[in-house]
This record gives sequence, C-alpha cells and structure tokens, in this order.
Amino acid sequence: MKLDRREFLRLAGMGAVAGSLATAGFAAPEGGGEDKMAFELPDLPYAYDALEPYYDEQTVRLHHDKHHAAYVAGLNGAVEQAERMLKSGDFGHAKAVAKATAFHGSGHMLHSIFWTNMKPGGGGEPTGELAEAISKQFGSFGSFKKLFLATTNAVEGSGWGILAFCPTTHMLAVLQAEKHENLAVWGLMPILALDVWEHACYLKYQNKRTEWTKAFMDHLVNWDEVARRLKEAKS
Ligand code: MN3
Repeated sequence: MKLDRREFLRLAGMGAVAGSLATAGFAAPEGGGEDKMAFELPDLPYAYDALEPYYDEQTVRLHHDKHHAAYVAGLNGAVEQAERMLKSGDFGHAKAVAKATAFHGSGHMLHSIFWTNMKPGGGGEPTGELAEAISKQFGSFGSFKKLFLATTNAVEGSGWGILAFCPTTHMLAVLQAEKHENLAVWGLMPILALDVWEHACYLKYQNKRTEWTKAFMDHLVNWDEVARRLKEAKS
C-alpha cells in the first residue's frame, strides 16, 4: 500500500492524530515485498532563508532537514517493524511499535502542518470563514490570540500549541501537545500547529519561548493556509 504525502495529509486531516496514523501504520501490507509504504519528507514551500529575520535560516535548515527528517525515518521504521511482526507472528515488540508510530507519526504530521502554517510576510489577522469561526468560538480574534499564546507558552517541556477543528460539532479548540502525541483529543483535526520544542527556536531565541511564539503570531503565521485547512476539514 502506497501512501504519498497528499494521501497522508488527507488522512491526517480526517481523524485524530494518533488514530489516523495507527490506521495508516498498521494497514495490511498487501503483496508484501516491494510494495511497502514509505513516508517522505515534504519540501519546504519557501526558501530556507525566506522567513528571516523572525525564523533564522540555520534553524529552519536543521529543523526541517534533520529533525523533521528523523521523524519521517522513525515512522517508516515503525511501519517496517509492524510488517515484520505480522510476517513473523512474533508480537513481542507490539507496545514499542505502537508508541513509535504515535510519536514519529504525530511528529511527521505536525511538522508537515507547521511548515505550511508559515509564510514570509505572515501575521496579521484571518479573514472570512476562519475569522468568523474564531470570533464565534473565542469572542474575538484578540481573545483567541491571547489564549493561543498562553496555552502554547505553558507547554511543559517539549511540545506544541494547536488550534483544532471538530468535524462533528464544528467547534474550534485550542490545545497543547506534549512531545507530539500526548494530550491529543481523538477526532479533532489540527489546522494550526506551533512548535515549541527547543530545537524549533533555541539558536535564535534561546530560552525566550514567548518571543518565539509572539514572532510566529505577529510575523509568520499564514492565515490563508489555516483557512484552507478549515475549509478542507469541513468538506
Ligand atoms: Mn520540531
């Protein structure tokens, strides 16, 4: 079974983070042999230095080419291990494989969203349907921004601030993820993800996480892409 980036993101958008990936990771390996699933590192939608001075080139290079790439490799490794278990009938590593699938799969998914959530000359405020949904849910864009920053800044250790959409109730929710996969709410779809692992900002912002998250919201966030994800999630 092949699952290219588009298909992965579609799946990622259609269900809970860990749920979709568990499904993807443990789908029956039809045919076996050559026909194995391989996740790929998506290209950045801009040059490495395009987000300067708010997101420095060196961090973007390391973050994308090394850190995100490691999650892609880890996810592919977990899928291969799952296939080996199914072939051998020895399920002794089932727990480790499930954990690796959730960690690396969620890491791959959230980074894939994160890169598209930024653009040169970003920031400002959303418009249209997204702006209406945010006002309806949080009272105003200003209130949402305060809540999103407070939530993201308060992540314990390594993790993410996330704006997610619930396809059942059509509500928006501001969430945290610890690591990549903990504190997820099953069924909610992330449409905005802000990385606050140290690797995401330490070279430029050191321990000043609040400066990184403020720079992201004021100068980098790509509301058009968040709006596109909301629209896609609704359809
Ligand atoms: Mn990261």
